[in-house]
Amino acid sequence: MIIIGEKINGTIAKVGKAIVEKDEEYIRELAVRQAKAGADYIDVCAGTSPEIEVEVLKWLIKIVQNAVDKPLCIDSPNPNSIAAVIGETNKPGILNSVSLEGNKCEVIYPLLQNTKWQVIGLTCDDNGIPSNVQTRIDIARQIVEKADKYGISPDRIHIDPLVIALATDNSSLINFVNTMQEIKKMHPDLKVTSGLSNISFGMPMRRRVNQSFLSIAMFMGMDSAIMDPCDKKIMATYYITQALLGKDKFCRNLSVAYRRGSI
Ligand code: THG
Repeated sequence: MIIIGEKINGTIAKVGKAIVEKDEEYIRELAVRQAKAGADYIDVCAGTSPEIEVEVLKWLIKIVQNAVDKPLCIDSPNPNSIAAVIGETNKPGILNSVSLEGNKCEVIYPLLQNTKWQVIGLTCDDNGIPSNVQTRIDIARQIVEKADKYGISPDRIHIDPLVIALATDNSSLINFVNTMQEIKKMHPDLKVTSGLSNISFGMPMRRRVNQSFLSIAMFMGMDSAIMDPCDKKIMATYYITQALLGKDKFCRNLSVAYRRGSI
């Protein structure tokens, strides 16, 4: 499973402060720590006001690329910001994200043409996040159909079914699992991704809830997750689940991670 490290995000109070104070060392360390902990991609999200977002993203991208070799996951609600910074990168990564909102696909998809960039597609549209499985699947299908017009194949698309809090919708996990299975029926090469923390909003023992969610989601075929690779407990869940699923020969990765003290 692909791990997208989520820690360089200006909506996190300390990161927001580092951005304001232009604290390069703090950002660099977050990049290095996540790469060492096993992140395959480093998410960069400015989380600032729109006027300075492009400038902040460029600053973050430069620091991360100087610190680690990992590809980036460029995270912005504004497709024009993503378009404005993609040229700053030194290798293809993931664009986070498109959806059927506004002109997102029309701005982002041309950037992927004739490249190895991948994209996350959120299952929402101008009506917001659908509450039922069928609308999510319909949106995913349209995201994939639009991509095809630009020559972007399903194996480059991670669908994020936008898990909602279990505390507000008792069927949230079940809906996620059903959506994931329908998406894979639609096209076996499509990837399914998710953040881990949305499921547990408003619940006690949030971290433990996130761990159980990860385990079940991996069992049901989730391909990538936006998560904190520096959280030893969530990483222990990740390694243990990979081993339980027969994806870690002789439990070697689990043993190495344990001996290194990274779980
Ligand atoms: N899907 C996609 N992209 C995403 C998300 C998603 N990008 C943003 C987000 N969700 C994933 N990134 C984070 C980054 C940090 C935290 C959670 C998700 C985090 N939050 C602390 C918490 O919830 O307790 C608060 C930190 C603070 O404010 O100090 O650490 O779902 N495609």
